[in-house]
Amino acid sequence: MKNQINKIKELALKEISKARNLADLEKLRVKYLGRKSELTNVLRGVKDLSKNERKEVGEMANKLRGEIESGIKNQELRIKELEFSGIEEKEKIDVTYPGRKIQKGHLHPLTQVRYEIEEIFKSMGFLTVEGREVEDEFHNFDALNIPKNHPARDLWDTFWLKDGNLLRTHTSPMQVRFMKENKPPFRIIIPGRVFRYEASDATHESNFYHVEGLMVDKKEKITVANLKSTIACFMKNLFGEKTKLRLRPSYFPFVEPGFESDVTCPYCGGKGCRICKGTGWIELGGSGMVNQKVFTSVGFPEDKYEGFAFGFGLDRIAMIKYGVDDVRLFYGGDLRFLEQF
Ligand code: FA5
Repeated sequence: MKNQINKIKELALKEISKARNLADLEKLRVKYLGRKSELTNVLRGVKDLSKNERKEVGEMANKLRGEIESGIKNQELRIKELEFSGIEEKEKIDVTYPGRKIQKGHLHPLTQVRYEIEEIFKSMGFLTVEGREVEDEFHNFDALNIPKNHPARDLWDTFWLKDGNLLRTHTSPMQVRFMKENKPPFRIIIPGRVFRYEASDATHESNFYHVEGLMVDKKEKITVANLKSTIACFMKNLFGEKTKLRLRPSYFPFVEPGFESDVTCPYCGGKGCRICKGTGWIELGGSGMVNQKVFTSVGFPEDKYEGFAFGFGLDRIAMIKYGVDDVRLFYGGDLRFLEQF
C-alpha cells in the first residue's frame, strides 16, 4: 500500500504541474481527490489494516492528500499568472490617441430655413406663434371671408376628418385665433405645416410649410408701404442686399388689396436663368392689407384697425436658398441629399 501511495504521489504531482488551464486542473482534482479516486479508496481501506500499518499508511495517505491539494492550489495560481502575463502590453490604452468621431446628425434643411426666418423677423420685433394642424371649417375658411360655395375653396382643397374637422390648407386660420385672444397693436409670424389635396410634382407637395405674417395697429398707422418695406427687409436679409421686391395685384379673400410677392432671382440677379425660368423673378407667396371682414369676424369694432398679412411657402424659400429644383427631395429622407446641408 505504501508503494501504491508513492506511485499515486509521483503521477499526481507530475500531471498537476503540467496542467495548462483551469478546466484540466479541475479534472485532475476529481481524478486524484474525488470520491472514486484511488487515494480515497486507499483511505477507505486503512481501517482494515493492522494497527501499526493503519497509523503509518493513514498518515502517508493524509499527507499526500494535503500535498495534492496544495499542488493544485499552486498550479492554479501559476495558470492565472500565465493568463495575465503580458496583459498590460496587450490591452495597453494610448490616451493620447485621437478619439473615434461620433457621427452627429443635424437639423433638416427646412427647419434650418425656418429658424433663420424666425431670427430675421425676431430682429424686426415679430413674435413667433404656432397654430394647430387640425383646424375647423370656420377658422380655415369662413372667418377668412371664404364662405361655403365660394370659388376660392376650390383652390384650397384639403383632407377632411370624419368629425368634420380638416387639415389646415394655410397658416392663415391662426391669424383669426390670435386676434380673438389679443388686441392690436401686435406683429407676429406663424410658421407651420400645411396640407393640400393635390398631386405632388417638382414644385407641389400635399404636405408642405408656410410662414404667415400679421401686423395690426390702429387705422392709418399701417399702410401698404409698411407691408412692402417689411417684406423687402426680410428678403434682403435672407437672399442678400441686392434682392428687389415686386408686388403684383392678386386675389385672396382675406386681404384687400391683395398681392403676389416676387423677388429678383438670387441666381441670376434678375437677368433670367433656368431657376427663374428666364423671367428674372421668383414668386414667394401672397400678401395684402387685412380685409375688414376678417376684423369683424374676430369681433374687432368696424374700421378701427388696419394691418397687413402675408403667407409664403417655406419650401419654396428653401428651394431658392439652396438651389433645389424639386420640393419632393425635402421629404424623401434620402441621406445623400440631406447630408449636403
Ligand atoms: C395662401 O395659402 C394664403 N394663405 C397666403 C396669404 C396669407 C395671402 C396672408 C395673403 C395674406 P397660396 O395658396 O398662394 O396662399 O400659398 C402660399 C404659397 O405656398 C405659394 O405662393 C407657394 O409658395 C406655396 N405653395 C402653395 N401650394 C404649394 C404646394 N402644393 N407645395 C408647396 N408649396 C406650395
